[in-house]
Amino acid sequence: MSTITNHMPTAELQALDAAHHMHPFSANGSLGEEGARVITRANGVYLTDSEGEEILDAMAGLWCVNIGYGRDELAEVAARQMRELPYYNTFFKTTHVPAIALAAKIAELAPGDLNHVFFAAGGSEANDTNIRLVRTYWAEKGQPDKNIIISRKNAYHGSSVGSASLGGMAGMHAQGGIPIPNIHHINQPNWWAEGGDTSPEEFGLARARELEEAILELGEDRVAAFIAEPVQGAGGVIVAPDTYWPEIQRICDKYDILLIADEVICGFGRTGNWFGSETVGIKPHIMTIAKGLSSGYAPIGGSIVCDEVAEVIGGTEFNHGYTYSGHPVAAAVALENLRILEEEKIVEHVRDVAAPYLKEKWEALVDHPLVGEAKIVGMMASVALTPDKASRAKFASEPGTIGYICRDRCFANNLIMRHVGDRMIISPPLILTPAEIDEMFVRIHKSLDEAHAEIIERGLMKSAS
Ligand code: PXG
Repeated sequence: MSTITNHMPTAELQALDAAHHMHPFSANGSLGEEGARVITRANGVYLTDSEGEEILDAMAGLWCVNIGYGRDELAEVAARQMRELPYYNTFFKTTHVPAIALAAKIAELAPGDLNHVFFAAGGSEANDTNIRLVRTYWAEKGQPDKNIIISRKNAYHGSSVGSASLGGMAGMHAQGGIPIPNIHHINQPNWWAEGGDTSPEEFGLARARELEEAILELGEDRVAAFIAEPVQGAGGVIVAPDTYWPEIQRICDKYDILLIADEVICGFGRTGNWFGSETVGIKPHIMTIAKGLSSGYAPIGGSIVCDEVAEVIGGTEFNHGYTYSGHPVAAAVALENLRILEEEKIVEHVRDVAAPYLKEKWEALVDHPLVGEAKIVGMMASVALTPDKASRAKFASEPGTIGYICRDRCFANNLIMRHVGDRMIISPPLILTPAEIDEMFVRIHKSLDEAHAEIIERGLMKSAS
């Protein structure tokens, strides 16, 4: 076969892709007929596709390219590390400098006594590690039956068998024989969709108390841990009411339940602090990290573990690990990414410049006729689309139909803004400047207006009864 390059015609690349490449979360048959968009390069907050279009990436890849595309420093560090030590494992009483340095740096950045890191190649693996960590922890403490993990519906914790079981995505649970045993799901704090006549504050408390009810029902001596994203990402950027997290913390403390914060999206600056747990005011025993740890430049994730859990686990041989745990090239790249985040004060840029400016503009989207609520924390945001704001009505069409129309308008206007059902979401690179935010809003308004017109024209601006 001749060499496949960026310069081949799009149709040829698409045909080869359709013939051989199975895409995640896609119906590959129809995708193959339609042809996937081919991305060829990227710089800053812009992608370029094989047709030469410049696309503003308001999703930072998949919520991960926090420092933006095209940073040569990371390429140089990777090349240097590949020449010096491309691979060695961290099993069998060995270690290497990139893993040592990265673990120490993460321990320095993480709050409280979260001082120990178990590395993985991404968030799914790290959450699988967490399942085994918390169950082993309680077993070592003489409570092997304290092994149920409580999670939330509509949560996303990954795609491996364990992490997808933790997740609460109904569509995922419908395939492949999951969840695994002893995972229990409670409702999510999504006031817009599920709050009924209660106030957001009452609803937040009620949803948090579902954790307490579940613990009492299952038995305090059976529940090992509660896992949650500080802000639910893939579920549609669902921001809990203010009353929710303090109550969750109280319940975990009262019943001696380990709290796992899945920081895969929220970590490393996305919410305006280093970790989303700091933004929502919780003190987890374990954090899951990935994505922004390397800004997506290399596949790496892990579990940050507190002193007490690490000490108990350290008392036994933990029979768990991945070939690529602490991979030297990925670790070196992540370390360089953290250096850039710190030295260029990117978390401060989010907190003081980008997020306040984005918030002002984002919240004003509620004035658009399609938009019901606009939620934002740092640099992750969502709007709920509705045919009737006052009653928080859902559309009569199949859920996701309206979001899909809107998403397609965004893509046609060279803006990557995603839909989750009938919510639209963004999670742009953290380095976004006010001028780029202005440009993004030109495209957002155009796309929303066009979507609105299309929805009216197709007779879809109707509430579900
Ligand atoms: N936890 C959270 C909170 C995530 O968002 C994972 C774990 C799994 O990480 P890995 O690295 O194994 O993918 C994620 C990943 C989407 C989408 O459509 C979101 C993710 C992955 C794929 C798609 O929003 N998040």
